Amino acid sequence: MSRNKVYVNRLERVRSMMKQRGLEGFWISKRENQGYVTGYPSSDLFVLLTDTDNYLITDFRYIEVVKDLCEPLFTIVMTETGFSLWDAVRKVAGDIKTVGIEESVLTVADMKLLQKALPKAELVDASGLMEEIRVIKDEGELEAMGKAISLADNCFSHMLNVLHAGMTEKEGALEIEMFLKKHGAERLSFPTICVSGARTSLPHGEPSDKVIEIGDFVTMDFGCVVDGYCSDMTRTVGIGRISEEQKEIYDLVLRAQKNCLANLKAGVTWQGGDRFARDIIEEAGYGQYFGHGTGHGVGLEIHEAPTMSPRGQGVFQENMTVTVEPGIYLPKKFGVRIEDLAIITSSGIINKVKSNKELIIL
Ligand SMILES: [Mn+2]
Repeated sequence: MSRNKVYVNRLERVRSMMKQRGLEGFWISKRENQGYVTGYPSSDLFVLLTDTDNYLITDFRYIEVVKDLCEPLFTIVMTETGFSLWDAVRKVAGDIKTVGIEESVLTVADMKLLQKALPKAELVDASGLMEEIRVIKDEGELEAMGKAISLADNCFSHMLNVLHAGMTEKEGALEIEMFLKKHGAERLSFPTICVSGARTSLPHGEPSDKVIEIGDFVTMDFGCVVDGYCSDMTRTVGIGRISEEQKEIYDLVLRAQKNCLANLKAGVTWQGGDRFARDIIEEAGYGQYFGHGTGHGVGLEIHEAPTMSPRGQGVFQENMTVTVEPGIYLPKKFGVRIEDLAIITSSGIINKVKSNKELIIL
């Protein structure tokens, strides 16, 4: 599909959702949502859709690139000294009646200014409208994610060669980040987690100056962005030797993780997906040590729908993405998490993470 066709289709879908909700206009302020329709996410870009037009408002710094990328699909409006963003909004849509906004991200200050610029408009919360469309990935999106995931896979192989007792968690995290950026990552999906020993019981622990020692588990949770799309994976490895208890917990988490991957498919509820992993951990008596959801969607954002947890409200459909990342965290002792990233199909899943997940002792 041509680049232009992709964005024409996306805008059509957004407009039909706007119609369903009775919106004459839509002020898109979440950066990922702007990027989804324009192909150019930037913090200084503003998107206003009306019944008939797509407006992209920005300033001198971005004019050249957005003209090349987004014309003629978007009408580009440039703000200048003495002609502010809000002047531009008033000029193109001053009479508009009902405008969707994203309350989850729009600041109160900007909401007041928008209301002033559009005095006749009723501002209606349309948070989640775009996310509902984005939850199903198209071919191009899955391809970009595939690249980000395979880069992370290569990074894990690299880490198996460099990780050793004597280096600090921070040094481990830096190795991960250097590798990802050297080999094509635009940026990291999120701050890298590299924790060791008793600190592996912190599900989102920050890398510290702690030295990695013989007998430690090391948990690495990392991801990168390629072509705008995120990857996310986690592996836990042992250093030198590990105890029977460590091995037992590792095997339990792995069994839960594999059971979830084996049973997920279109038609399963998000809560049901969580159960495939949680039941196994609960039956073994460790339910209280698995205090987070089994997985989440990944795309332009690192955490997006579906929410595969006891709180998730929805049903898996083809071409949704979801991480599968059960964990057990024993306070002051150790923790284990294993995370892959799957694409939902009608008959099962495609696991895009190829790295070995049988227990590795370095
Ligand atoms: Mn994750």
